[in-house]
Amino acid sequence: MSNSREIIRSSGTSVEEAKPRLKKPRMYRVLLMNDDYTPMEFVVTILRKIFRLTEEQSVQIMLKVHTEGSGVCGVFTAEVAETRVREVLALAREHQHPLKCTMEPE
Ligand code: TYC
Repeated sequence: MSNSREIIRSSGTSVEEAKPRLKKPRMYRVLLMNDDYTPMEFVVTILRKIFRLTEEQSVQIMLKVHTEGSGVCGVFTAEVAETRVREVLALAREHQHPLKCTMEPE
């Protein structure tokens, strides 16, 4: 798909406008991992507070991780994904839960 634009002048001649040189940033999935100890309610709170998801979305993702082993919390640019992962790990450590969170390229 081309993102250049054809400009038609009043004289009838046309020129191609330079392509906007904005590259799409690489995107990263942030994943939560299941474990046997982290309370379900804590995982739901993480999803609501850190990923700004609704209660419903948070419960759905938590249950997916619980039953399937892992699940995606969201897709972000590298900086945002790294920050989210760090926030999850910091909060989990603070509450002494073994919750694991990682990121992977889309
Ligand atoms: N398996 C945990 C329990 O039964 C709940 C849990 C869900 C833990 C998701 C981690 O990422 C996780 N309490």
